[in-house]
Amino acid sequence: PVLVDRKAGYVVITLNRPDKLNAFNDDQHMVLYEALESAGMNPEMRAILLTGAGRAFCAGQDLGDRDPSKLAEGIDLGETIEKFYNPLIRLIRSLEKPVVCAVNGVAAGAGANIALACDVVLAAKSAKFIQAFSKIGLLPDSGGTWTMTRLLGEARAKGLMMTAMPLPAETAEAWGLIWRAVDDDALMREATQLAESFAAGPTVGLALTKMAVQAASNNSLDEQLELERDYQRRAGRTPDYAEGVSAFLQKRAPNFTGR
Ligand code: LHQ
Repeated sequence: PVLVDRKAGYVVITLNRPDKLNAFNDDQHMVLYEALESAGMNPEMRAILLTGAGRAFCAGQDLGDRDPSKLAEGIDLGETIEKFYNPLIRLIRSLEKPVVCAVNGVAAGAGANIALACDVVLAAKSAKFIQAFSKIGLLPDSGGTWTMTRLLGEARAKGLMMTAMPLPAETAEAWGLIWRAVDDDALMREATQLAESFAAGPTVGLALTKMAVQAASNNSLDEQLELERDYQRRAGRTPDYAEGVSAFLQKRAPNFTGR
């Protein structure tokens, strides 16, 4: 259900149940989590690129994976979330390397919010983000109520969530929900270039950047200034900082090693 393609310095992880629009069953959850975790632990993998096979990025939970006769008597969705979706979102946010998401087509339900949990999100112009949950009587999960509210504000977050209106990639970019919407045929080229440049980047500095930005919304300015001081102290002790400064002074391209 997931393809893992190790390149030089980064790994491409592709959701691969295209006939189900890459909707999540338990198997896809387990394999994706393992692929991300192992990329996270492998120091040679300095970036991760997540995308989907076929015409969709991901349609969220596989709604055909449940026994319909049991729905009314109450399946515990909280259990599914605790077991699969919450750990996945926490993992993406805690990986100490950039996670690029190439949204190749529709991203619906949890599929949208998994994409939005990634660090740099590119989307094909034909792709749409759909907070589909309200159509089936649920609320957005996978961090969506947190992420969307922070990125968009309550007005747009509630509007998108309560109407389930599909948001085209270009509007998502204009609203600040994603990094960039790009022409369909340029998506994988641009996403690959980004992953390659992160893979050749100062990995510790990039990881500290990610963690600092994520901490910002829960910190006061004073707390964040202290965090920046502490993280900068760590960044300043890395070989990549020494290399970056040397390269600048010698007017050459840096050769970062990720340490
Ligand atoms: C699917 C799905 C799908 C199965 C398309 N499942 N087959 C967390 C905790 C626990 C439980 C509940 O959920 C969650 C989080 C969630 O993610 S809830 C939200 C779940 N997702 C949705 O509600 C989205 C459902 N899908 C759609 O609204 C549409 O399929 C979209 C807008 C994604 C795409 O529309 P179209 O381009 O028109 O494609 P389609 O609807 O014709 O779908 C193509 C096939 O994929 C079709 O199968 P078929 O056998 O008829 O070709 C769909 O049944 C199947 N599919 N999404 N989530």
